[in-house]
Formats: sequence, C-alpha cells, structure tokens
Amino acid sequence: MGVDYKIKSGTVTWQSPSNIALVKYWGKKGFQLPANPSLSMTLANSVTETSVEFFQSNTPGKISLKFLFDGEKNVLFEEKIVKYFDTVSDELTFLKEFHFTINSRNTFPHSAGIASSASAMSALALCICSIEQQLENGEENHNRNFYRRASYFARIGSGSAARSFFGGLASWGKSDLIQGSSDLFATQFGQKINPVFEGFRDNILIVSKGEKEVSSRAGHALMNDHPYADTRYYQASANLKKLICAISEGDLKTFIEVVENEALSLHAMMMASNPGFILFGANTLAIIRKIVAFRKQSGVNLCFTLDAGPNVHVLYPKRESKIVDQFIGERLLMHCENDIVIEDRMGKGPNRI
Ligand code: 2P0
Repeated sequence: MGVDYKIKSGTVTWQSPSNIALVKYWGKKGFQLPANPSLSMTLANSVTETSVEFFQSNTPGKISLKFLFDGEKNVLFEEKIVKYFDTVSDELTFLKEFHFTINSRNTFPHSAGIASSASAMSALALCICSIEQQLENGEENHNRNFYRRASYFARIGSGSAARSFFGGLASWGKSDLIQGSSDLFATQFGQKINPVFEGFRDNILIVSKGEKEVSSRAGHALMNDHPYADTRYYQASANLKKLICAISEGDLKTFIEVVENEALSLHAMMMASNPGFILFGANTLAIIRKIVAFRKQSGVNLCFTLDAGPNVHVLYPKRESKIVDQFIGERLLMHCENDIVIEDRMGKGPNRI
C-alpha cells in the first residue's frame, strides 16, 4: 500500500548561492565525509535557481525525472541527478514514488563557463527537503533542522555544496574549535566576525572557461595514498585555528596569510599527486604575482584564493573596494578570458522563491 501523502503534486523553487572555501576541503574519508574541516564564505551573486515540479507517479518504485538547464534538456546532468536520487532514496523514499521535472539556471553569466556544483546541489537539496516537508506536513518550516538536513543531502551530492546554506561564513567537518560541527553537514559559523569582514568582496577573475582537466571527485581521490595527506590535514586544522582568530580580531594580515597558503597548498597537493595535475596557467600566475606585488607596494588588504582550477578569486574588504576595483580593471582584467569578472561578495544564504 502506498504512503498517504498530504499532497499529491506541487512545485517548489529555491535560489541558492555558491561559496568560496577559505580553508579548503581536499580529500575524503568514508562515505562522502571530509578528511579535514573547511571554512567558507557564502557568496551573494553566484546563484543557482532550481524549480522542481512533482506529481505522484502511477508507476512507483523507480526514479523518474526530467532535467532542464536553461530551459533545455540536459542528458548528462539528468543522468547524474537520477544517480543522486537513487543514492538518497533509502532515506527519502518519496523520490521513487513521484515524477519530477527539474528546471535549473545560474544567475551568474553562463558564458563564464563555471558550473558551480555548490550552488546547483544546494538548490536541489533545498527543493527536495521542501517537498519532503510538504508531503509529510502539508507545509514547510525552514528551521535550523531543515537547513541541516538540506546540507546533509547536498553533501552527498557534492561536498562543497554542504556549506552553501548559511549566510556569512559556514564550516563543514568535525573540529574541536567549532561547537556543534559535524562531518555529516555544515553549520553557520557562529563565532565572532569582526565588522571588517562585513560585505567582504570576492571578484572572480575568469582566466579560463574551459572544462577542468580533472573532476573534483577524481581530484579528491588523489588524496588517498598521497604522500603528504596527513601533513595536509594537520595543516588545514592549524590554518582553521589561525583563521578563526583572525576573523574574530579583524586581523587582515593573518587572514591573507592563511587564505593564500590554503590556495597554494591545495594546488601543491594536486601537483604532488600521482598522476600530478597543474590546474592553473600562465595568466593565473601573472594575476597572483601582481596581487602580491600590489599589496606589498600599496598596503591594500587584498588577497587571492583558488578553487581546483585556474580562475582567481580576489578577496578584499568592502572599505577598500574602490582602489582594488580600479587595480583589477587596469592590471588584472587583461589576463581574463573575454574580460569576464564576476563581481561577488559575502551573501546571506539561500532564498525560497
Ligand atoms: C572546497 N573544492 O573546499 C574545495 C577546494 C575545490 C577546491 O570541494 O566530490 O565539488 O562533489 O564532494 O565539493 C570541489 O569539490 O567535490 C571542492 P565532491 P566538490 O570547496
């Protein structure tokens, strides 16, 4: 006999942002659990909007869904989502009893070529958790447990996505330094944030829109049997400690030191993997060198960080945005593909539409 759901059909829509890791998650253990705790800044403008239309299926027992990106059917993503739904359907049994039509789009320029798994997976997980609540209770309640549950399911799809649910800063991964922290889901960073970090800027310089040479999943796997793995995990925890202190005290010098060290260490891990990967290019290096030289010469508090690719995130306090924006326009833009810069900043988290 089928489950008696409160409703039989409906549509939910969420907008959810990407995030940029300040302390990087690189390496996994167990089932999609992080080898070290990470800390990220939630973004405001790099957002995925996902709508999920659902109705009770006449042929329950299997995943049935259609996926459209920018209004067009996308078979590759569809297959990934079918697999993902299948993985989580033991805990979310309704996924095999309804048909779903998923419409997704990114608000950041499509031409930038950065497909953000963090914004995409967090938006999808929020939709699933909203539907779960509607089916069970006939209404939604976006309390703390709701976001934790969404973070838990997003994590299973993509680790970095677990951190996209909370305004300001979020951490993921068990750490003695962070009360209530867990490997299973992320939580909002609850410790003191100095006002200098309010509205903190992240201008993303698109150096290359091309496909990444190695998927994140394969990249993480390279940390298994990596000769420097244990040292790296120790370093990440030590950096987390320094960063928490710097964020509370408004110590930008230490903040810059830690954030750049994390970015370079992430890429150093990839270079020292077997096989090794160099995921940045000449333009990435040129931008980094110019940022460091400009900081030394001007005393302006800007720094860089990187994801597992060539694009450069330039981070700086809101109060210094005029001079940094000018510097980016005059000295860094020339290294970007098609002059693409995504202007972003610390954001407030997801929105139910
Ligand atoms: C991070 N990155 O902390 C690190 C730093 C990129 C560099 O997590 O396999 O897409 O889906 O869990 O989250 C990118 O990897 O990997 C990532 P999966 P994910 O943001």
